[in-house]
Amino acid sequence: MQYGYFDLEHKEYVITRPDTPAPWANYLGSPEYGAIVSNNGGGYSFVKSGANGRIIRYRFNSNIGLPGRYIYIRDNDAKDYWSCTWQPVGKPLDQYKTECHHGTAYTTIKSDYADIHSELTYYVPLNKTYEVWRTKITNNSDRYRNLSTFGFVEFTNENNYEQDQVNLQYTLFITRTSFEGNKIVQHINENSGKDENGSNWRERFFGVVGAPVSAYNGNLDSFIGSYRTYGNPVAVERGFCDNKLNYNSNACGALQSDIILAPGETKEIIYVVGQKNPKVADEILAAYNEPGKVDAEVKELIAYWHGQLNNFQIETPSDEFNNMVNVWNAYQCFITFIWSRAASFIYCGLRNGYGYRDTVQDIQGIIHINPELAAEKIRFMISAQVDNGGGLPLVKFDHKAGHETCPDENDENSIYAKETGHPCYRADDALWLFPTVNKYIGESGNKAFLDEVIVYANGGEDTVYEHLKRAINFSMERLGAHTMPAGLYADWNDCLRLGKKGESTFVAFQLYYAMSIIKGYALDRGDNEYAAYIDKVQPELGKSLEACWDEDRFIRGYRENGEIVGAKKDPEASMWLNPQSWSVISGFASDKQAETAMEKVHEILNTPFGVKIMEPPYVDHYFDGALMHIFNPDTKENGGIFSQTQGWAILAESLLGHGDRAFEYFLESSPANMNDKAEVRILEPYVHGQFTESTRSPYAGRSHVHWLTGTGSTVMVGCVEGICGMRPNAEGLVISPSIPHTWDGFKIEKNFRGKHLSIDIQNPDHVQSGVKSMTVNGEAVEGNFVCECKMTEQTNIVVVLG
Ligand code: IFM
Repeated sequence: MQYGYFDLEHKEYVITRPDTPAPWANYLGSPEYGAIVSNNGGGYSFVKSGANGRIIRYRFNSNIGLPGRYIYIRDNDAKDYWSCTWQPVGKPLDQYKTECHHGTAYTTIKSDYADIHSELTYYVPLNKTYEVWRTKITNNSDRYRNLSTFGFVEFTNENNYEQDQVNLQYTLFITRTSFEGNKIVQHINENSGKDENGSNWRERFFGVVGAPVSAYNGNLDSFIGSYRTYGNPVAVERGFCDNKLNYNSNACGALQSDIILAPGETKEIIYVVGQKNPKVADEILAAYNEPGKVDAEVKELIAYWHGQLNNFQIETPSDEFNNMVNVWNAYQCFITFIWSRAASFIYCGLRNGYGYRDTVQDIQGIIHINPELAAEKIRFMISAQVDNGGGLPLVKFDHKAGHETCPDENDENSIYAKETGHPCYRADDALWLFPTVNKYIGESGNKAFLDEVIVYANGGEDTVYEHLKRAINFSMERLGAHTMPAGLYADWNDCLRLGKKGESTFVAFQLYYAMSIIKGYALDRGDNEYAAYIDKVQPELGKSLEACWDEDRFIRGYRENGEIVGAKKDPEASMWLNPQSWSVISGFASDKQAETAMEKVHEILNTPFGVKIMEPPYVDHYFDGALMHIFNPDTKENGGIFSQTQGWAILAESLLGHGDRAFEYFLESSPANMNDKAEVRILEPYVHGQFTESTRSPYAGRSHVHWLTGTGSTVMVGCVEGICGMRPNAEGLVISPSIPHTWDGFKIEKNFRGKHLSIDIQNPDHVQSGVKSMTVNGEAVEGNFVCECKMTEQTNIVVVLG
């Protein structure tokens, strides 16, 4: 079933049926003022922290997406009412017509009922810390209409989300609302002292511009009424708010405006929500009296976001590929880059920091679009590397570089563990810096980045180059009996705890890859001593990895007792995806191993919805460190189709030149490809989730944990670097596409180091990969490398595959 379509021109996903299988969300604003909105207006907002700055209430773990930012309309003659979003009133869909346009940082919902058209746009103005809901209401009938509008928001009683939800004997008694002219003001903890910096005193507001306030409510129960819900608030049903405010009860903001609309007349009403004192709120509201302000702000948002996305655009024969690479996968990468795992309809906001590996991986998803924005975050993440070379498992949002506590390897109850809930180092964290830094240097050409001096999390400082060396040391100082890196508390897989003595093949491949990258840097800088060190240790590591080859696959690692994890003969978990894809990505696997291992992946792990993380799942033969056995078989890390790993499968197949297979993996796991199977996938068809249930599940194909997932970046890299073949290095751009043989070719428009590249890739022989010839601005060039020195302001590149 299909509920909407991609509008590539406007970079929107348009939802044409509001009864989507789940609330389908969009992100507005930034973590400074964050807002999540569903296609039916459901969602919540927060200031700085989803956990500690929650200002709009939301009920998690329900598939109806309540409450939200609602505007009710009442026809006072007909005594009928509805909402500008289909929910919460939920009028019959044969009478209520609606379309939701989720765009880049704004959402517009257009609805028609009883000859009244409404167009509601939600957004957070660029660099501002409040939100705007603008509705334009048009009378499409031929008679005057006597209407009332009711803007409604349910405030939390406490900024701390958990306190608001569970500590009711306290939070109900610290809040009150007042009505001040055109706004409801909510006061929280004002008795704790009216010192904006030193107390818990907070003020929020909900104001309206464009229509006079006829009546109001600041008391939730007075607006909704007893034994009622958001779908039939008593105030709306009877036609008036009773001006009651809350005191020792739940707060809300509800503003009623009575309006008469002539036939054909449109009225614009603007609601604004924020956490500001009344004086600032008045200034903000007053600014919206200026005609055209909302349109100008939305235009500015669109210009900003489209400007970002337009740095890399493709035109291929596949709409699914174009929609994802040009708009939605790219936008999702920005959202994960900005928001990490902070807040969604699944993440309640309690994770108050950046996961080291997650964020360093997320950065990769935007490097091809905005390398300098990426560099800022790389610097930040390097400042969260401990001087022993490891990464802090969780980097607090208020990270104090140089002054942080760290995990204590001999004490799982260290101060850091108590502060963050993360007792130990993970094996992979700092190793993600290598591909990320390398991609940044490739995209920007900024080799001097390696000389920048950055502090360690716990004090001291070094150049980026030295930081990277310490990351290598961290692994080298923690080798196990098979001279492979210890798996520690987790490697990339949070459910695989191999411990201090167990060893991880995945991390060994990462380390092998890291060694190749740093050796390149060492040679370039004339650090021959370090290059010689790598020349010694990398082949040794290679030997250990060679011993991990088990006939037609690489094993997953060793347990602390020396037993193999992922041996071919094992009754469960005998085949794992990541060691196979990473054997290729790392450059370690021989041609034969690479071909064999990836073929086995296809044979054993592939499903119609993507490639499983491993097979068979753990049920009866798990060991203590195989934490995933607690999940149902074919779910999450226990044999589910873990979305993040699809990107590595796409990349590995592309590196092997297998364009058909790479694209097959792209399509199987692509949200866009499930657009007409929304009832199976459930999740938004425009964003990746964390995982998809695999074939043993009665709900095979259903995806979970929307938006905030490392999948954004790995799939983006798989598509851009892999399928599109954009592989920049410090000197220029290697072009090496791996595409379906059926494609006649495709085009890329790419901004690169201040120049614009128009790349026309032609495939007359219908091959999957291999560059036969290339011209740069009409001049024939050997091979498939375009030196930066050949690039002009507008560079036209023609690549012929064959
Ligand atoms: O790699 C992890 C990630 O850090 C959090 N989500 C699950 C992934 C796989 O375990």
